Amino acid sequence: MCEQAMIEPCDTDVLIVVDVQYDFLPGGALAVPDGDAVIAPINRLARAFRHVVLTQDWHPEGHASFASSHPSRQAFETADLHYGSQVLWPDHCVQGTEGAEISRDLDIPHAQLVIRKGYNTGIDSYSGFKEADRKTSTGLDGYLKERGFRRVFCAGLAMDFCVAWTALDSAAAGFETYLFEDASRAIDTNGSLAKAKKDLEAAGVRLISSEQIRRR
Ligand code: VGL
Ligand code: ZN
Repeated sequence: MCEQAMIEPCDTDVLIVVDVQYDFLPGGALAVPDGDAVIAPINRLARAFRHVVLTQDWHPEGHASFASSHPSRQAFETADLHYGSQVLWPDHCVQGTEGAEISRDLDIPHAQLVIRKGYNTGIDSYSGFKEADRKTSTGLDGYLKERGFRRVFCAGLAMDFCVAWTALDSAAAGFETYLFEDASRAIDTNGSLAKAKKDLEAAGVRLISSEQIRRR
């Protein structure tokens, strides 16, 4: 087998750690299968990156993405919201709750920004960049550009929703974008993982392994 090319993180690289929160971890309200497997590789990666940004799913009670807000619907079904089709989820990552906390097992004291998303009651936001209406910005694009970052590396939960959408928006914003597959885990509902991989490939996002990062 060929050895994969090694990547040496530099000062214009940023690692975005997506939604490693208790509700997405085992025992959480929207637990991602094997979700806690991302923590060790993310902690190793974070040591190699000078610049790290975290995202935090952060919904008000009664959020439009919650199945409980749509009396006739079940979780993992879809609903047509004003901006299009929305997958409905169990209540999760409610602002101020334990489930919304970022895992204390992440060892990234040097993380520079926590970007919260999904705080508008009527709009979901899988992406750390842009809400699901595809118009409302979180401000992350401007932040990263103002700081001069050129390459964005993504990892976390869930690979087929928030990690993929963050990586897709990163590529659309002009960043050279990478996704650590071994440091991400998927929900995989109704073919979502296969679709995410197809979209990522089409957008030129590079799927890589955390083993390709040179340790500092
Ligand atoms: C996520 C579903 C709903 C995620 C967030 O972090 O991937 N998925 N909210
Ligand atoms: Zn959410």
